[in-house]
Amino acid sequence: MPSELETAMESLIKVFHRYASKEGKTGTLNRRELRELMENELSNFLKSQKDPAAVDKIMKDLDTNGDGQVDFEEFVSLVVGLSIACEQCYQMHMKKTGMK
Ligand SMILES: [Ca+2]
Repeated sequence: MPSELETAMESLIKVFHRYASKEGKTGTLNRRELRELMENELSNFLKSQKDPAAVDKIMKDLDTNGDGQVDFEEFVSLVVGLSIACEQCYQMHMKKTGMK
């Protein structure tokens, strides 16, 4: 049976491909697929990113090879960035609750 971390990695891959395969090139996310993924799968972490300009900005930041598509490697950098931000919140939260 896969471990907790292995399951998390598998989920990352599955979610990416579920949205990437919706239209156009099946192995990458276009702008619309990225927006859908962010709206459905990152709605709690990206509450402030509802406006289309934010999606454009994120897309531009992620698309490091500039082909107008977000591949898995580029997508993972979004997840890593968000995870680092979340981990910092988690640490702050732990400190706060620890002090009580
Ligand atoms: Ca790209």
